[in-house]
Order: sequence, then structure tokens, then C-alpha cells
Amino acid sequence: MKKILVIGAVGQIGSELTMRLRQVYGAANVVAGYRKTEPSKELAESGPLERVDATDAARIAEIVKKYKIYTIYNMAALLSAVAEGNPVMAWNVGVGGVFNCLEVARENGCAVFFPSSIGAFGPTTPLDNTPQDTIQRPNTMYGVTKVTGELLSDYYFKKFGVDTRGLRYPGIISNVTLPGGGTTDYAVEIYYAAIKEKKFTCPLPAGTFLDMMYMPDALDAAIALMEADPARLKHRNAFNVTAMSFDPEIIAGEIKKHIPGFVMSYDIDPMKKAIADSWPNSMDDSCAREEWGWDPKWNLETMTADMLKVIGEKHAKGLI
Ligand code: AKB
Repeated sequence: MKKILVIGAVGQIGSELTMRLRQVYGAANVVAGYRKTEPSKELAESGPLERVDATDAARIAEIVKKYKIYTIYNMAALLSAVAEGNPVMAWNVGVGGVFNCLEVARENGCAVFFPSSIGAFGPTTPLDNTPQDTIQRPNTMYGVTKVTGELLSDYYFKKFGVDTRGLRYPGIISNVTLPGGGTTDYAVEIYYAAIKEKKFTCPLPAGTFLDMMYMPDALDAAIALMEADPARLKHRNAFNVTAMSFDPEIIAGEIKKHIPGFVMSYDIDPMKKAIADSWPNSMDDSCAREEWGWDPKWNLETMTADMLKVIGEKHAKGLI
């Protein structure tokens, strides 16, 4: 069985991706790489665990050789809002980390998965039905790192034949690990607030439409792309993928169907608003559908019912 290394395995996507990869490929074949935040008991006890900092190329190479790693999922990054406050670290992790993975992959014959984002677009990008191949002039440090990662991934494939593949993720909604410092985080926080307090203060204004996706689809997308027949891939890196697009009023309305007393008010975060305004309202993901069969299973209605059920159960048990 081909071995996998997940870097950033305690992050919002990384923590669930690692567990899913362990289910699919066998726990012993998936190494969870983490930097500082202690991993959950489940993550630590279900398979191999190593300290791996994306900015430390020698350590990545050491782990790749130790486990004979075949595929690296590089999930380490600072999210958009937090990256604005720490541009140096955002660059070092978001570009240095990608470069390190690609170099180690080139030397050791690995494949690399790179998660880009809707953040790779900017204010001059067409905001509705955003095409796969279009203008990318982001005005955030996060976006700059994501475009650079996309270009580096393309370069390493074309120049050195490294099997690089990647997705442009929208906001990812999940009920296991909280995101930290993203512009789309409100769409996760709203569910926790609805269960705990029946009210939520939204940092983005009504009318701010953004692409979103439920975590199970995000995990399926990464695995399906890495398993796809390379002969069908015309793009390889940075596939637009989306499952739904909504604004704060629409998600709040959906929550009210389950919790009629739920109330939402607004306290706009100007930085998050500016970032969200520069991102697509909705992306065209037809290339992903055509080239490797992308087909999301969850929509706003089914996701909301599941989020409220799972978070409600955790709350009832005193876990949150
Ligand atoms: C963020 O908001 O920074 C991320 C993203 C869309 O890439 N969730």
C-alpha cells in the first residue's frame, strides 16, 4: 500500500482528512504530521504521528524517507484574516511550505496535493460564475500565497513531472475542528451559536454571497482528484469546486427552519468584508465535473440539518 503524509494534520481540514484517509487506505499507511497544536486522542492513537513543520524541508524529507511516503497532502496554511495580521508567517508557511513539499516530492518521487482557495481570486476576477481560467490578482497575502502555490504546482508538474494536483476550496463547513482566522468562518460559527445561544452576530453584511462546501464533500473531492486518471486531467492544479453559494440571510433562514427563535444581528468586520467582497459570489466548477467527476452530495438544507444534529448532540453531552 502506498504511504501518505498529511502535513497540517490537526487543522480544520487536515484533522478530518487524516482520519478519512486512514479509513480508506489503512491507518498504518497515513502519517499525521503536526507542528504545535497537540493532536486529538483519536488522531494520535489511530495511526502514525510525527512532528513535521512545513517550513522545515529537511524534516519533511526525513519523514518521507522514513515511511517511504508516496503522496504528500500539504494542508498547512494561515487562513485569510489571520494572514493579513502576520504576512511573513503566511508567506513562509503558505509558499515556503509548498515549495519544500514540491522539492522533497521531486527528489523522492512523491505526488503532492495542494489546497488552493477562492482566496486565489481578487476584485478584478469575474465574481459570478467565476471561470476556471480567469484573472487572478488577489489583494490579500493569503491570496498571493495561494496563487503562488498554484503556479509552483503547475511548474513542478510541467518541468519535473511531479504528480501535483489541487483544488480551489470554498469556505469549508464542519463540526469537528473549528477553523481559525478565515473569512468564511462565520458559516461554521453560526451553527454553534444557534445551538448554544439561539443568536448570532454576523461579521459579514447581508448580500455577501460566497461559495461553501460541507466537509464530507471536501474530503471526497481531495481523494477523488488524487485517484483520478491523469490522462483525463487537463488542469491538474487549482480546480474550482463548490457545492453551494449563500449569503448570511440565507443560512440564517435555513437555521430558523429548525430553531424558530434563532435571531441574527450584524457587527461588520471591515477587514473580513473587504476580503469577502473581493472573492467570487459563485464559481463555475464544470472543469472539475468533466475532468474527474466532481459531484457534491450535500446542499444547504441537508448540511444544516446534519450540522445542527451533530452540534446539538455534542452540546447535550456537555462537549461544547
Ligand atoms: C478563509 O476564509 O480564509 C478560508 C478560505 C475560503 O480559503 N476558509
